[in-house]
Amino acid sequence: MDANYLPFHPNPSKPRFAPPPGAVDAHCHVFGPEARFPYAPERKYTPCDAPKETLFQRRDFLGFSRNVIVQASCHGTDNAAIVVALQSSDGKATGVAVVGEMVSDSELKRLDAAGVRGIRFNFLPRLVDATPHEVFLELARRVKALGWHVVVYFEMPTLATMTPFLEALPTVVVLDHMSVPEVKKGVHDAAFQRYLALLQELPDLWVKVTCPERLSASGPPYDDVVPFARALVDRFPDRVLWGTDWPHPNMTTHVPDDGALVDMIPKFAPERAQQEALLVDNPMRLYWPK
Ligand code: 0GY
Repeated sequence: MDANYLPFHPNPSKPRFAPPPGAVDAHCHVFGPEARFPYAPERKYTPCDAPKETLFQRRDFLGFSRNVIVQASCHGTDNAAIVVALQSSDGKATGVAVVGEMVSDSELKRLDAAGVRGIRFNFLPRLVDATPHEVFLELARRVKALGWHVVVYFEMPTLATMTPFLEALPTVVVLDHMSVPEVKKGVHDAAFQRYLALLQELPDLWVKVTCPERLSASGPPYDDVVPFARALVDRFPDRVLWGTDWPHPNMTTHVPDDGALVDMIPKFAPERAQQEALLVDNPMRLYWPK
């Protein structure tokens, strides 16, 4: 099957913003190469191959030191591509896997040894078929024993049904892409305000201020997304993460320039102390704990 979304930028700009030493790109992917790591039969899209070598080149070019590689739905529950990427990263990458309810304890231990630090629960119908909350809760209980956390990807209109589930999770919980707020409605929209209140209420809830290219209604330079990220970074400086989302699966409108995405960081986190927390201290605490 041919890839059905735009390829990643072949030649991103060099960012003007210099990330602090030790900066972590805490949300990115590897795809394939398909010849070695076939895509899952149940996938809802077929990506362009985005191999680990290109990811690691981008990391260095953009001024980052480490990656957190997140399993995407197109690879299903076969984590082989990220495991091999982690194993060939010289300790500069950790990962977030996707596992099924039948996963064995020995498989979880194998993933742990490879550098996996969490599992991802995806709730987007355009990406995956639904999994019952109880199945995810049981998986969360099992990975808690390994010291892992869970990453949850859902969209803001489902916040009300997601809230009891988030409250029941026994681990640290990281929310992908600010849980996809309806950017056109602005930060004062009731749903986003309830989201901020939930983060206030649950101290183990973290959030990735990622994907302006995906969330923006206005397109590049994505300034309509800035108030959402600012609200989160200002209120929860110790529980925010940033990532490129390279290679930007499912982008259909335009190809994001990764250098321009890095240059948004000072708009999201204007103070140097906020940048240190967002890019170094927070991801290191979660993904490379001492
Ligand atoms: C992302 C977002 C997307 C894709 C996936 O699991 C996935 O396939 O996460 C998306 O299409 O929003 O995290 O990069």
